[in-house]
Amino acid sequence: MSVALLMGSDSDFPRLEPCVKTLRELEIPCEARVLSAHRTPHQVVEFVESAPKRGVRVFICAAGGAAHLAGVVTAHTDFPVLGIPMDNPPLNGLDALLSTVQMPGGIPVGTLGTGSGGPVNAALLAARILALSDPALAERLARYRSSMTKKVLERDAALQLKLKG
Ligand code: RP5
Repeated sequence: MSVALLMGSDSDFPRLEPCVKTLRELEIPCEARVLSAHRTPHQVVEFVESAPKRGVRVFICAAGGAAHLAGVVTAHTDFPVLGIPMDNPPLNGLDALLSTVQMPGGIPVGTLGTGSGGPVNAALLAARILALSDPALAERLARYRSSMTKKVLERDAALQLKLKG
């Protein structure tokens, strides 16, 4: 089972690298593609319709501005679709957030936050969906969380030392 990460432009990719990195850390196969709801509408539909044959079970769609990619993908699949609103100027993501989150009833997009948390959380949410039927992945997710907890506790200990000194 794999994840497809679609982005509206290659200009989105630098901010999406943490998404790819997190999926790789969790050993989840991922196809990453530049496909735009506006600039390549036919190719988006072709991709979404052919993806299940290749094992794709969750779509992550990142787009900025008038961000219609996640909605269009959801309109063509019954698999879960997660939307990442990109924080582009001049509106810094509010435009993409509203375009992605305000879907009409019947066409659900699980929308992540705009900003740096969105790409990582999209990967983790996709992992949680796949882990429902993959106990080995559920184990890796549990280890991921433990290691995050350990890091925060280490940072807290370092802060306490600094404050004493
Ligand atoms: C959106 O338009 C893309 O997702 C990107 O965030 C934004 C700008 O794209 P470029 O003009 O940089 O290609 O569709």
